[in-house]
Amino acid sequence: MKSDTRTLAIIKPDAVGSGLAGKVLAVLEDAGLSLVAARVMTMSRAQAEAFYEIHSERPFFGDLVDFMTSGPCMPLALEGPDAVPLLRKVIGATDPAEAAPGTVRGLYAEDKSRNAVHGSDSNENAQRELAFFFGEADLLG
Ligand code: IDP
Ligand code: MG
Repeated sequence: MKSDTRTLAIIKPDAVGSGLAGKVLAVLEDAGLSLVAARVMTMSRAQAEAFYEIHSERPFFGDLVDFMTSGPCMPLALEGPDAVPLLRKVIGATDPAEAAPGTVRGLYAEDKSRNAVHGSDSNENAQRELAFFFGEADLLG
């Protein structure tokens, strides 16, 4: 039996700015992921640089930080059966041209950069990323 685990999603500034936050959340919930905690915030450059530190040598890093700090985003702590791979499946491929139909990115992403949503890619990163946005008291539920 699959056990409930937790992961971190971010509804990115393109989706929040286009009024699509509720629609993105509905796709995540319909896939079997439940809300544990949520925030609405605009990331500082220091926060975005730290969050995406793993990509700091990539050519798109500056554009990624510009984008992620361009407006409000919504970090979400989500829970469900095998939450990390489940979230990755429902958000779809990084490039919406390759994202499966019905995935968040297939439905709502503009391009490979402005792609509507983030999802942790391993249990280890999920723990790090949950702790990046939420304190222990937020995650008691
Ligand atoms: P992921 O979000 O599907 O895990 P990553 O390869 O980890 O994809 O990249 C992190 C984020 O960086 C992407 O979601 C996207 O916003 C941005 N990104 C990735 N590749 C490119 C690119 O080639 N050009 C511009 N932005 C990119
Ligand atoms: Mg990634």
